[in-house]
Amino acid sequence: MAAPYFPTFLLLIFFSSIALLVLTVLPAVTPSLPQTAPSLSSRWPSCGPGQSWAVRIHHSPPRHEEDEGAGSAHLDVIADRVAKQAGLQNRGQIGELEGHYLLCSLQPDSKSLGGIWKRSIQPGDVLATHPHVLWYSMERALSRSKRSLAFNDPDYPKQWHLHNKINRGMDINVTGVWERNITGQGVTVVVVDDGVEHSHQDIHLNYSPEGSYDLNSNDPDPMPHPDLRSDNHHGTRCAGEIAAVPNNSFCAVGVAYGSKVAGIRVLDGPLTDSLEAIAFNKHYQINDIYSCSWGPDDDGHTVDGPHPLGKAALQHGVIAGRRGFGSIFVVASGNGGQYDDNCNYDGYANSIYTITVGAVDEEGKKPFYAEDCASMLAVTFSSGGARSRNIVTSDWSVRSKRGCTEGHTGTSAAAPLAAGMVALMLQVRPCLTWRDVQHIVAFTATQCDSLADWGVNGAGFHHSHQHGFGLLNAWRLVNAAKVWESVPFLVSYQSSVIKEDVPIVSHPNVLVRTWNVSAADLDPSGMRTLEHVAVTVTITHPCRGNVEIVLLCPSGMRSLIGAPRSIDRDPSGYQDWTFSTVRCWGERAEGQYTLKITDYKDAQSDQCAAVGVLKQWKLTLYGSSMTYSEVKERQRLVEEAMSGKHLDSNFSLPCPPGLDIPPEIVSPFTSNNLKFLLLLGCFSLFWSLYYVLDVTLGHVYLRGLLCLPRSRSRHRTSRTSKGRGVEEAVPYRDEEEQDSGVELLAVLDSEVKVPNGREQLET
Ligand SMILES: *[C@@H]1O[C@H](CO)[C@@H](O)[C@H](O)[C@H]1NC(C)=O
Ligand SMILES: *[C@@H]1O[C@H](CO)[C@@H](O)[C@H](O)[C@H]1NC(C)=O
Ligand SMILES: *[C@@H]1O[C@H](CO)[C@@H](O)[C@H](O)[C@H]1NC(C)=O
Ligand SMILES: *[C@@H]1O[C@H](CO)[C@@H](O)[C@H](O)[C@H]1NC(C)=O
Ligand SMILES: *[C@@H]1O[C@H](CO)[C@@H](O)[C@H](O)[C@H]1NC(C)=O
Ligand SMILES: [Ca+2]
Ligand SMILES: [Ca+2]
Ligand SMILES: [Ca+2]
Ligand SMILES: [Ca+2]
Repeated sequence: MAAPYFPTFLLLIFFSSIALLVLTVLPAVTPSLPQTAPSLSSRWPSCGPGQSWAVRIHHSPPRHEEDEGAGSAHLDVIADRVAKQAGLQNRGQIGELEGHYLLCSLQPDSKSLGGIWKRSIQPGDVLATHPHVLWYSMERALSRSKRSLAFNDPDYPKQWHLHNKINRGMDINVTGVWERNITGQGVTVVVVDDGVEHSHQDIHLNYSPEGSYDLNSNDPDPMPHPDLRSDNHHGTRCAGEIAAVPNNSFCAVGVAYGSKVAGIRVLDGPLTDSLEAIAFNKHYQINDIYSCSWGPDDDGHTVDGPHPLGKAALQHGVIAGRRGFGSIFVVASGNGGQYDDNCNYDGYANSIYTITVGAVDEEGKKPFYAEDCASMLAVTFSSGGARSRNIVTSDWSVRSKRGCTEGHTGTSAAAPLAAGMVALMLQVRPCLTWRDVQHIVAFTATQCDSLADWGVNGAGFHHSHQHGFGLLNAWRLVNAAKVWESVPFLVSYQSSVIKEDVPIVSHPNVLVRTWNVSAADLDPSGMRTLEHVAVTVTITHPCRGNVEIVLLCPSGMRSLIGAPRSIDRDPSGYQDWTFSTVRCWGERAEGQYTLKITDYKDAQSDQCAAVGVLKQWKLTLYGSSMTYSEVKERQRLVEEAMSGKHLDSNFSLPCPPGLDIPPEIVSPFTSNNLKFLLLLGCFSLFWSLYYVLDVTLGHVYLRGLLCLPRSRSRHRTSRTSKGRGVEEAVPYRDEEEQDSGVELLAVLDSEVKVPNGREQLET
């Protein structure tokens, strides 16, 4: 019985060992050959293009009685026979393609074949007529341009965030976008930071003086100041990540290297609310995207955000910036992870006007410094632990002679990458509104890191408190942008202020409060589906870090909007603090919202023993008239666009013209400018009068188009300085990085003051 099967068995062993050999050899070869496309035949020098044949073999007649394994072994036998008959050598199955074999000429030249066939017989002729050959083709050298463009910048190969050869897929997937000549042309990104070294070799060509300003010295030149105490390299590093000039044999390449980059110098000195407000709207018809890699102190016990002017400026920016399409504000989520900090206590991250960007390391995992929150929109790459690579970018040449660094870290390094990706989106579709950009992020970000608390919401979006909707992917963002029709205008719904005055019970008991939003409630605004959901609470508590606040949307989607923070022993509670979540994005707005509050009492602490009280709360929904089925339809359209077919064709959706918003005054004065100046003068007069009245009435309300002249008038009335930490993270210290580490730790312990959150959003 065994005897007839013996040769088959041997053959099986023989071919599976060949297959094994091929399988083990191939992966080892691929990563080490970044220069040329590896091919099977490269292992055998005699079997190059022109000397190899790819064939597809089939059984004939079909042999049902054999099982699968025996079937493929049988194919191997046939392939061997076919090869022999054609005077070729069977080199085995091609990769994982069953029935496909590579047959090689034994001679250096395929035209002069030896073997058992006469010289006049070509392998092609044999293969063409062979009953077992379904298809064959002589292999030719394929013309393939390298996926990573051939840049001569010496540090480009180290920019793993652009092309990760070690952890496949752990990069922003931008090279295919660049290959289609999408590099951010026509878009300006401004780095709001400690200055930008615009004379830098990698920045100079892409620098936009028109979008720049120095608010610390009040002049148009944002050049960082040499300063022994503070290290002003931060803005230059961020600018390089966005728009470092490619192929200039120097340092690195920016994500949107065809875009312009401007600088607003504002962090090198005491930052005030009014300065911040000016920065957020500076040259806002020139600057499309504001990249802000800084925020309130990440010490785990700060609750702070933009103050009234800063808030008004953010709102004004999305209404009037970019000719009414809205300035895009990208903010870093913060580096307080090791202090249990959470970006829901950071008003810049919480703001609906900002794109809140967190970081993952080069393996797509959450780094030690990253903060969680429900308002996180997405993540992109940055540094990780001591063994992970950092971000390679331009550097301030006053401090680093080389003008190039391998040590940019933290969510500071992530936000500019996101800003660069948005620049790519705006090139293909300049009329995307600030909300369109947020939608597209939600629709296209991809899941990473299986350890994160991923949940799928009622509209099918996956989100985690660690990584938002997931990894930003330039390819997906740009393809979606290309086919994206602007979403309907923003509408909102506010519950009344719900007075409670109820004690907050201790864990495991939970204080539960609900609010029903009916169809009739939503009728006036026409809201159908959700974007951001915000809850404003006033809570008194002896140790506010012990309180946990959870919001459930009607779908049941759970957002941890108020995470406990072990370090936060602040006795002042929360005064009208607004927490926001993006986790209910795209869901139906109608239904019951549930607030769950509990107190993780610290038994040891006398201070924390007293009972906290929920004084009042308010629910605010933001969304649009887009119906649930329209959301689903868009999801389908977006996925359909991912093939890249629309980037390759001349396809383009029409773009409405922007609003004619007068630009800021620039010299030289034209008659139009003078007219505008006159107008502005009148307005200023009117508003200063109004302002005086306003202040005397005790209501500082800034809104609409006119907040800019007003915040200007307050420019010099400098108030208390606010500490603003740059979002760098330094897991270990080498010589070069020591200073940024100090910078991180030396951030002023600023006023821990809860701003009276006047969330007056007339939308
Ligand atoms: C970069 O410059 C080199 C010449 O230095 C040129 O051969 C190459 O094509 C350029 N690459 C790109 C992507 O422009
Ligand atoms: C990355 O981009 C390429 C095009 O360059 C695309 O084919 C591929 O699907 C993209 N990968 C992901 C995960 O989006
Ligand atoms: C790339 O696009 C820019 C402007 O969008 C154009 O000037 C340039 O010629 C394009 N380059 C190629 C190679 O198509
Ligand atoms: C609110 O909605 C829930 C479920 O939809 C319902 O059970 C409850 O009675 C409603 N409450 C009020 C006050 O309408
Ligand atoms: C795109 O448009 C250009 C000229 O506007 C034309 O030459 C080219 O053939 C078009 N390409 C496609 C794919 O339609
Ligand atoms: Ca200056
Ligand atoms: Ca360069
Ligand atoms: Ca923080
Ligand atoms: Ca935000």
